[in-house]
Amino acid sequence: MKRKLLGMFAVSAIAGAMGSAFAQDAAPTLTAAEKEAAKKIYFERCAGCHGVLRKGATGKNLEPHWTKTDKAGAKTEGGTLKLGQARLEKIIAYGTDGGMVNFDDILTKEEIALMSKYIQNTPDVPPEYSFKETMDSWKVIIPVKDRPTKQMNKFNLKNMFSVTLRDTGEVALIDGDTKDIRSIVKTGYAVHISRLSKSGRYVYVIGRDGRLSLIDLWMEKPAVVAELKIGFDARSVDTSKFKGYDDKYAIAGSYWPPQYVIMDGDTLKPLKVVSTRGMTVDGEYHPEPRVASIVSSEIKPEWVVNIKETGQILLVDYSDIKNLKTTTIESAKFLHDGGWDASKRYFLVAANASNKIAAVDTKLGKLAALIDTAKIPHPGRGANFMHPKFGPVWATGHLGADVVTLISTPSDKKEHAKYKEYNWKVVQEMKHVPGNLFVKTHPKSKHFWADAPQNPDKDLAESVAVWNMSDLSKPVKVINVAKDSGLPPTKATKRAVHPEYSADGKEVWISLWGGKTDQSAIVVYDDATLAVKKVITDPKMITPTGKFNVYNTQHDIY
Ligand code: DHE
Repeated sequence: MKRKLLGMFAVSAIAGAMGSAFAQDAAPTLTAAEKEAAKKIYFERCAGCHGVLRKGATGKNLEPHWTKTDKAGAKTEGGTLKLGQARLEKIIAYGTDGGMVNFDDILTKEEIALMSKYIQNTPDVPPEYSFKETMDSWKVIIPVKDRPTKQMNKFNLKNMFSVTLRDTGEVALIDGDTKDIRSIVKTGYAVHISRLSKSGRYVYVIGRDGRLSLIDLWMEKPAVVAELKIGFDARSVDTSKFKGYDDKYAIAGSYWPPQYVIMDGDTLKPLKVVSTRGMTVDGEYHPEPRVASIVSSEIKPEWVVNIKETGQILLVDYSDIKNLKTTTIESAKFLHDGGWDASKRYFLVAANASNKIAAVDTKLGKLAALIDTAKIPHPGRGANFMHPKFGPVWATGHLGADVVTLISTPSDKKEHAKYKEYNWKVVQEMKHVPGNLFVKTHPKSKHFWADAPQNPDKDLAESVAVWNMSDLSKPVKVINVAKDSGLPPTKATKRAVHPEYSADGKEVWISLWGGKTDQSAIVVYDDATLAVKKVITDPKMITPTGKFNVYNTQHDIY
C-alpha cells in the first residue's frame, strides 16, 4: 500500500474563493453540492502535487484533454491513452507505480467516483490577490513601540523549538532544556514551516492558507504580534539575514496566486508583491509557477527564491526594494526544497520530478551544477558533513528511491583541495528505504539520521535509521520510534518524521505524526547513545510534524 504524503494538501481558502464556472463539454455532470464537495477535496488532497490549474508538477497533468473520455481505448492527439471514469477511479483508489498515492483508505468509494468525475471537467481558475488585498489583511496586534525592549522571560531561547501542530492550526513553542510547552500559538491552517529572524527574536510561521504569523520570543509569554495573509495557499517564508539588515525584511512565497510578498520584518507591513508567472526552462509560458523554497543569503542582501513549475531560481536583491533587481537562473523543473552547503555559498535544491539537484553559486550568481540523482530527491534542508573518503558532502534523501545521495561540495580550505575532483559528483548512495522525507546531522555529531514516513510498510514508516558517519555502509541502528514512545498501537500509522537537533547537537527530536484523533508525541533521543531521553505526549500534542530549533534555524545549521 502506498502512503499519502503527496496527497496531503491544505484546506485552502482557495476552495472557498473559487468561482463556480464549469465548462461542461462532454464531461460528467455534477450538482452544485457535488462540485463544492469535490472542490474542497481537490484542494485538501490533490492541488499540492497537481497544481490548482491541474497543469501537473510532482503529480501528472489532470486537464480534461486527457482525463476525459466517453469511450474505452480513446487516445489523445499525441497517442496517449485517455483516462476516463473507470481508469481514474482505479488510479485514485490504488495509486500508480509512477508515484501517485492510494486514497482508498482516506476517501470513500463515492468520493473517489466524485473526484474522477470532477477532474474530467475544466478546472476553475481561482481569483487573484492584489497588493491592496494583501495590505487590507495586515494586522499589527502589538505595535513595535509596545513590545519589550529586552527578553522578558527566562527561557533559553536558543534551544526553543517551534513545532507545527499540523491539524490544529497551531505551533507549540517547546522549551528544549525542560521539554515544557511554553506557549501554544494559534496560526494559519496546517502550518508548513517556521523560520527565524537574524537576531533570533522573531519566529515567522506560514500556514498553508497563506496566513503568516510573527511571534515575538522576547515577550513574557511569546505570542503573535502581527499577521498578514500573503495569498490563498503558501509554503515558504524567510527573513533578511545579510549584515546590516537584521530583522529588517521578510519574504513569503505563495502557491496561489503564484507570487511572493516582501514585507517589513518586525510588522509584516507589505512592501511589494511580485508575480512569478512566466516562461519555463523549456520556453513554455506557465500560468501557475508556484513559489517553493526560499532561503536568505548571508554573503549578499539576497534571497534565493525557487520557482517550482518554471525551474527558474531567482536571486532577489533586497537592497533597493523600489528598484528590485533579480537574477534569473535556469535550472530544471520542478523545484521544491533545499539547503545550503557547509560553506553557505552554494544553495542546493531538488528539481524533484526531474530527478536532479540544482546547485546555485550565490557568490557568482550562477548555476554551479545540475546533478542527476535517483528518483524524487527530497532533502528538506539536506545535511552537511565530512565524508571519510570524499571530504565535504551534502546529503539528500529520496521519496522515490531506496538511497540517500551524497554530493561532494566545494571548499576553499587548503586541506580540502584533494577533494576537488569529486565536486558536484554523486560520491555515494547510502542504502536506505523509499519514502524518506528528511535527513539530518549536526556539526558536533557523529551520527546521521533519516526518516521514511512515506514508506508503505507501517514498521518502516514508524522508524528512523541512524548511521555512524565513520562507516556509511549500513545504519548502526534502525529505531522504531512508535514503539519507543510507549503509546498504544493504533490502526493509523504513526509516521516518524523530521529529525531535528537541539542547539548543542546532543539530542535529536523526532515527531510521531499520528491520526487526527490519536495521541501523537515527540520522542527525544540522546544522540550519543541513541537511547530515548524523553517522550513529550501532552494531550495538546496533535499531529506534530516539522520542528524548528531556534538556534539551528537562525544559523542554518544542518
Ligand atoms: Fe512540505 C518544507 C512543499 C507536504 C513537512 N515543503 C517544504 C518546502 C516546500 C514544501 C516548498 C520548502 C519550504 C522552504 O524551505 O522555504 N510540502 C510541500 C508540498 O507541496 C507538499 C508535497 C504537499 C502539500 O500540499 O503541502 C508538502 N510537507 C508536506 C507534508 O505532508 C509534511 C510531511 C507534513 C506537514 O507538516 O504538512 C511536510 N515540508 C515539511 C517540513 C518542511 C517542509 C517539516 C521544512 C523542512 C525543514 O527542515 O526546513
